[in-house]
Amino acid sequence: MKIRHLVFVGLLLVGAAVLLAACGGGPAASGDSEEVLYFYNWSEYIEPELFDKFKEETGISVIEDTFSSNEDLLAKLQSGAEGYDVIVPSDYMVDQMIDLDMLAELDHSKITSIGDIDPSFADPPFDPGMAHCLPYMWGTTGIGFNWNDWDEAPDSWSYLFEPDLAANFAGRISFLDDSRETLGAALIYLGYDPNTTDAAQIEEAKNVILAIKPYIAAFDSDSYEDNLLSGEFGLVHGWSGDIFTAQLEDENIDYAIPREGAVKWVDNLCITADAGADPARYERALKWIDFLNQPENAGANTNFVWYATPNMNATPYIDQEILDYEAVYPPEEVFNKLYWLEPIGDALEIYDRAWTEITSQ
Ligand code: N2P
Repeated sequence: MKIRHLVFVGLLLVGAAVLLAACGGGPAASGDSEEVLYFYNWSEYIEPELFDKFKEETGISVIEDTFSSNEDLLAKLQSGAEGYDVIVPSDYMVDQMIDLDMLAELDHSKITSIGDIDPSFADPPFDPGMAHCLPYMWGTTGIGFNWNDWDEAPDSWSYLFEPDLAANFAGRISFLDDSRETLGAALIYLGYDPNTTDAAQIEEAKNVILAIKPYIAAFDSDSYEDNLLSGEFGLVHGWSGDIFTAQLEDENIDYAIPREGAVKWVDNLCITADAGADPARYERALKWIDFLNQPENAGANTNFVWYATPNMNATPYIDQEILDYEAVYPPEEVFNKLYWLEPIGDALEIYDRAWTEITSQ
């Protein structure tokens, strides 16, 4: 390439970087011409060494940015943030994003590891035939606690939602900063479906949360496990793996799935429509997804985050301790009491209003 062309390409890249930075809340541009992929993920949801390994294998640098809930992810993308290549929405949000034309289709011929996905995850109702996304990790949402406070595990939502019981942890309770998850837990406590679209039931769930609001220290999805470890929080509503990783640091920390039922979820690697429209970005995104799903990498990831992988051939790479842990791989009778969150259409507005009231009071 002639020098003049090089300068021109350089200018184009600088221009692209400026555009990306100016587009209101997208990822920060790397500012040079190396190959970069922008990954928008949940916090603490990847073995960090995989970034270096991917760079060594492909020359592509991954820049990670994190979100706290599916609704945050959606709002960020809808506010015009461009530049994210691979995102990690949960089940019901994949469905919603497909309807909104926000996801590219997945070229299965480029995912060499596609056959490693366990058949029970390979045809999800929210994305038949994995047409758009590859399942990444799955887990449950329950209660994190410290055995110093209990003789028996607090395996009921009553400990969080019954005001007399919640008072024992006044100022030390946290809930996920997530409207569907937290209202969903209150709905299950009330004996309702967490996917209800009945305004009266959602109102009741809201009132349950408002009644214990004085005892709530925070709505937090990102650092609650650290606060459970430090003792600042005593009882937390949280995601299984986050609490198991805290348990590695303090064996008194534990996780319970409430007997009334709880939420189960599967998060997915999806390519944004935006990246799908650009052949170079699309190629990089496919490489990243295929890399994360290589059995060895999927296993290393599970060993780090303590969430179960849908990759059936990763088992030889997963620590035996995790494979034997029933809370990571719940037995069938527990699994059957768990709910998937589903898209709820316009009823989301009712949840949003209730959530705004809960978090703003
Ligand atoms: C990990 C977050 C788990 C994602 N910190 C729950 N969908």
